[in-house]
Amino acid sequence: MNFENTFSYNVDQFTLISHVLSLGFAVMAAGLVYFLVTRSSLAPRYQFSSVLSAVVMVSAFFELFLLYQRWVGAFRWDGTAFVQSGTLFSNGYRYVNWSIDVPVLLIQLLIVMGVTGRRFHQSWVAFVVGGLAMIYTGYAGQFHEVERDAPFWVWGLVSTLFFVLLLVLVARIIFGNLARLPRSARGPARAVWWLVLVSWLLYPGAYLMPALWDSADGVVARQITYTVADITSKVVYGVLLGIIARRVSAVEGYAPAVADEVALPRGGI
Ligand code: RET
Repeated sequence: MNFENTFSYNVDQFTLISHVLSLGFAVMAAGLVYFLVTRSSLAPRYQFSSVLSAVVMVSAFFELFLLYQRWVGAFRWDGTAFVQSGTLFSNGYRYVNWSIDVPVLLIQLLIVMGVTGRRFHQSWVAFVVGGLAMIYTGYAGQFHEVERDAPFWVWGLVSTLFFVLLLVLVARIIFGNLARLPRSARGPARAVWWLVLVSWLLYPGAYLMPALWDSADGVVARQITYTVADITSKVVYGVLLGIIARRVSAVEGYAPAVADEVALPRGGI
């Protein structure tokens, strides 16, 4: 069970969480339109990265929409506070969503950084296996977040080992291929590294929230943390990869068709 189900909430706390969750799925819907519309401004070999961003947007939209509905259904107003209604709220939906999004986000990085052939295949396997291992061990641990007995810490630690492994791989992909990118794309590529580092660290922060701040305000902080992490690690990340791909496309001499020139201002977005 999640610690969200162990508290009652005042109007402000309950409403803030409802709003933050709705911001999450609204941003995913907006991102979906953005990635589909800007897809054709990229050279064909990078367009698949925009399609993958769109896949992430659709899966995150449904997950966050579901989570919002679980939240408003899990509590009822009793005249003084929002108390449990009998259905449980569960962050477990987030973890199963990551099973789709984490591998897809990392494969996008391989495409945009121009990794091909055997290296692509090896990194792809490492990302999928390492990503799923990180997520499912964390998933096992979060069932223990209220008691915070040994499995909460042990699974959390095992998950962290896979997390560190993934970060090392991401750093190698980015910094190992930096010199091959045109100069104009190197800044955004470095920014991707910092974005991944900071935004991904928010997820273990949210995992630890019951231990750090065991109160209704801690629940508010956790849902805000998750939403900031989701918007940055999925949407801002996708936009940044798009900028890199667009700059590489321009250097490779790719010019979008006339119709796209009308849809997109000169110089791209
Ligand atoms: C868990 C369990 C506790 C330890 C660690 C974790 C890491 C989670 C991460 C999730 C990233 C999710 C992303 C989703 C995007 O759609 C599983 C919370 C280290 C890094 C990027």
